[in-house]
Amino acid sequence: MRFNRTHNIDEIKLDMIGQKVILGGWVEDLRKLGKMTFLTIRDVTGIAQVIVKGELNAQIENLNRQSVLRISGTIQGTKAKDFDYEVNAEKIEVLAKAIHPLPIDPLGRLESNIDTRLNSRAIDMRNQKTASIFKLRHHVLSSIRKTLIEKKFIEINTPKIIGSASEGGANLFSLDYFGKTAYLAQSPQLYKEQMTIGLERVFEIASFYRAEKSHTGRHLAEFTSVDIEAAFMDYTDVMSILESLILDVYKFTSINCKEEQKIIGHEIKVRSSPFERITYSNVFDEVKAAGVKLEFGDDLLDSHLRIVGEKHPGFYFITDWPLKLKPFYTREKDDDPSLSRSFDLQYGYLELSSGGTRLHDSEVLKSRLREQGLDPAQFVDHLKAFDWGMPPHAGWGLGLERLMMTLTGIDNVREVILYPRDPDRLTP
Ligand code: AMO
Repeated sequence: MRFNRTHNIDEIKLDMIGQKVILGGWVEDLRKLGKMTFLTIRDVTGIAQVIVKGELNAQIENLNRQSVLRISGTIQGTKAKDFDYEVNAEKIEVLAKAIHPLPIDPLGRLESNIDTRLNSRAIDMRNQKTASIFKLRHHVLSSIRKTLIEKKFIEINTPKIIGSASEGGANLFSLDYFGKTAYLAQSPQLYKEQMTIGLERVFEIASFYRAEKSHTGRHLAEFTSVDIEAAFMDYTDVMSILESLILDVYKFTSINCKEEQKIIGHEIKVRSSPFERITYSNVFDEVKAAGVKLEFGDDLLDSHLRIVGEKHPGFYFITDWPLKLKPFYTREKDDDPSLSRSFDLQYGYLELSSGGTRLHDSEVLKSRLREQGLDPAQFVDHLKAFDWGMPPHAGWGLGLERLMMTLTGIDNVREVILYPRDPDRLTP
């Protein structure tokens, strides 16, 4: 049996009337009218109407929707209002039969809740809205890579099974590694910093793991992080890179993902620059002014960020955070060492990214580890590299799923990752 096709559905044009084609795809609908069946078949590029006549009908007798067919036929004009042409079938091969009923209706006419859809993700992907989210995600990734490569960043892959924590001790998944305890990486932080020695500008796009028991619409136990690290840069430099990356993603997808936006039902609006930059101190004042009890140096909770997000609905940076709120590798400000050269990128209340300038002196780094209650002995391998010519450097990590939430206007992160992992979900 042969499986190949001559055309994708979107390759069929009106000037091909009279031409023979072989299509392959999934039965979306079957309507029998006397001795004729109107069949619609969908592949990843589009949908086509097929006319099945006479004895050929026996081939599709009792066939359920979502079965897989290979159809040979001739392109002809049509009276149907939803199609420009139709295919007059000459041969039909059933390549796979689908059951009835399916666990969910892939056409979305019968709505299913998100848990039922996630439990049947493969068939959920035949829903055009779901498929459009992941086609959009693909374009977002390709835009991100394009921007970073143009800015001379080199793509790397760091280990996900690691021997000690990268972001301090909390929120680590541990596992047995040939009789030793290993951990799943929370971020590529230490490795990406070390790679600035040899490669100067690096980026990674990969899954990372956080053992947080968070039941929110924005936390995952396994999320996708876009990370960069760059030698000879300060936090303001990497903020500019992040800003232009976001602007590029918005521009690229607004132009190249028209169909996806239509199906998702959310228009991607090109953003203007520069993004507003507000200091932690300004944000502190705004939250206090709203009547909230807060001490300078307190972390900003979700409830605080919701207040700030109301005033600043789009993208904005919160800069110069109190040093004690930021990870041990963060560099202090020269004029006020209680503050740090750091930032978060926000979209309203939602944190999309954090980053900063890093310490690059091993002695300072060791004392900072101690100040934060961490043991420098746990970081020997990392600290060694700081004596091998560590350049000043800065970087950030951006949550890809959270960026997808801003692009789709969907407020549940589980919609924008294939098989979400959260405290209640480990399968499928
Ligand atoms: P941070 O821990 O702030 O920083 O993570 C960076 C970004 O990753 C995303 N993110 C998450 N997304 C979904 N679910 C989660 N559980 C989750 N945790 C984080 C967020 C967040 O802003 N090493 C630093 C980055 C750096 O300084 O380079 C880090 O990991 O969008």
